[in-house]
Amino acid sequence: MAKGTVAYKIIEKHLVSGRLIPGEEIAIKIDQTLTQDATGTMAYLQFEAMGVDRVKTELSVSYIDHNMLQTDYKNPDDHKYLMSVAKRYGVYLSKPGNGICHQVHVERFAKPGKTLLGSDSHTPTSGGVGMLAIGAGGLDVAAAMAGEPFYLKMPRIVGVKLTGTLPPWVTAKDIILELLRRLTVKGGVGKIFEYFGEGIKELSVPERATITNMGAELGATTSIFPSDEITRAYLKAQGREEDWIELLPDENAEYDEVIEINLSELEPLIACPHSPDNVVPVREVEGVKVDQVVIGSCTNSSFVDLTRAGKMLEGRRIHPDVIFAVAPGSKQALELIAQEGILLNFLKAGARVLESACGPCIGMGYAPPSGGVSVRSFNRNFEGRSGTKDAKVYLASPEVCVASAIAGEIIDPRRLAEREGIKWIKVQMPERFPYGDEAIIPPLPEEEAKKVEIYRGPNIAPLPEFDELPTEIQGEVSLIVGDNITTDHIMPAGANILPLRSNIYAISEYVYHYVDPEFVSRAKKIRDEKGIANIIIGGENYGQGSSREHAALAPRFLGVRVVIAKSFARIHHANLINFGILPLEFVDKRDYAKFSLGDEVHIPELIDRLKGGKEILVINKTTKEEIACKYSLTPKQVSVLLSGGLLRWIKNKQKV
Ligand code: MIC
Ligand code: SF4
Repeated sequence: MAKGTVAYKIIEKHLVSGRLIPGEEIAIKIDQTLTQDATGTMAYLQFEAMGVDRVKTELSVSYIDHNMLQTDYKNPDDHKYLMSVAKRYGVYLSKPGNGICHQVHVERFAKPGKTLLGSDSHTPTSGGVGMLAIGAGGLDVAAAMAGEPFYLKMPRIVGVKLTGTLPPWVTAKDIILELLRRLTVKGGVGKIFEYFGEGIKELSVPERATITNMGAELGATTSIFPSDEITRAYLKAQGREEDWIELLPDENAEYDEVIEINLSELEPLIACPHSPDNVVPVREVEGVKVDQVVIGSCTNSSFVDLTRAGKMLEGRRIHPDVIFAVAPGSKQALELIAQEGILLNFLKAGARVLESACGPCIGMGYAPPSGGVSVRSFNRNFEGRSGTKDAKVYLASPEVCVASAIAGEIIDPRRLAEREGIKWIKVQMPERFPYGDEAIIPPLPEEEAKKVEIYRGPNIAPLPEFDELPTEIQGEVSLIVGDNITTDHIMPAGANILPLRSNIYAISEYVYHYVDPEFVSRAKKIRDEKGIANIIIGGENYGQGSSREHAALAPRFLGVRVVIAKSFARIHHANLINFGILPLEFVDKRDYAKFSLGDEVHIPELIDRLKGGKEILVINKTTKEEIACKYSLTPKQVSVLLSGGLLRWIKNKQKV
């Protein structure tokens, strides 16, 4: 039952309903929320539709860090909308350039023992200070801002016991890559990873945050470290010692499962294209020629990462064939490396310095050349995500990145260090960070806030209205996809598409754009000419990756009412339900093969069966076969689906 673990204690304290038994539905109170611009515009449009006067959380922050290109009015319109909404509703606003949401949140807002719900899948980064931080769709976050609890299935709490000590040149990134190697991108579904053991005593807060950040790639609900003296020293250096509480697991805490990693046995690792779990020791891919190297993202761009990377570059040059960039995770981290003279090392080495934002991670402004190799300190390397479809992206620690940038090819940093006489350093935490809050705008007092007018430029489109779930569904199979489909496949990012996040009519034109460019016209035909539902057939782990609800909202807009898959990723599963799309699973996974594109489908007695908790029969009218499907829906999710989505569900509730 995992009593006495850190995660259990926080959940118990925030429990609104349900029993703490793995798999059962629970609801927890949310203390803080976080949004970023790419998901935030939609989240706030939905929040506005809920008709609440001011956010009801202890603290909510709106970050602008994703869509930073300002080549026309679209992103600036979004930014201005977000700034006015923050003012109107009592939300902190972190301006563009202030840093990546997760990095800044750890530095300035995250609190041990509290809960955080963020409209971004890497929200668990704040678990590095002992906070229960969960990623969700924007609509769930909007609901939390309106005072609703967050519903989830009680996860299993897995203890990750770290023993031994990290050898030189082996880092926090290698710990999480090792877990990904062992457990794969779906190994964490329905689980919380809680780190404990002697090994954690060596890890600073930013290093812990690297690990909890990339727990998202395991598909985990969240990851968490205890809050100990290391956390206290960090918060003190951030001028926030009063936010600290001690939060340790009890002596006799029992995890649902324990995984052990002996740090002394680890070596530098690297995730090869095109999945974060495609992990091998760096020495196995040594010699691969490199075109581009980037240090940054919410995973590895803290002061600690930048300092180590910068020290390695001292007195050295980037290889002539390599373009190297660094994107500090926050203005604070940038200020600090400027203060300490480390920034100069990057400049003297011939680096390109990018602004503190997501940038290259989602193909915004720094893509690899055609067929190129890019080595990055990031967390995701899905095909095409970098902006270049045939690029090969490798993920590793900043140390591996810098070593490869110097050598011009992938190289184990230990080998380069030996060759070039580079020393491994332990980074000292500063006693006081430059807080760097100049670009954070605190909320206005309530009376003043009420007078604020919300700015809506032409890029802000109104929300579409969706209807209730019909009693039965007539439909057509309009797409069949394989295993591990990511939200990047469903709703791609990139410089042309991201600016459309606040305009569902425009962005819907890009659904499954790179997988099947015909999908959108086919779906519209089924929706408009035939007047029936679109049905998608998927494989295992459907919808892994980001929290972007546009991957559910846009398909819903195109008329998708049902996705039948072998299994689903957690956040996407919840997003489908939030927008009234029914996620069904095959009882017998082999039935996946019983569908072809264009098959006509009938799902009778839908509502009765959902209400009665009975299996759902999907009739393939073309082949005349009946396929049994199950679903994993909590009572609340059934009721949300019946209402046609969460927004209608909340509005119905408000009417009562
Ligand atoms: C990502 O890393 O894919 C993103 C962009 O941060 C997303 C959110 C989004 O799609 O806007 C995430 O991981 O949730
Ligand atoms: Fe930004 Fe990339 Fe982190 Fe997503 S994973 S929040 S895009 S840096």
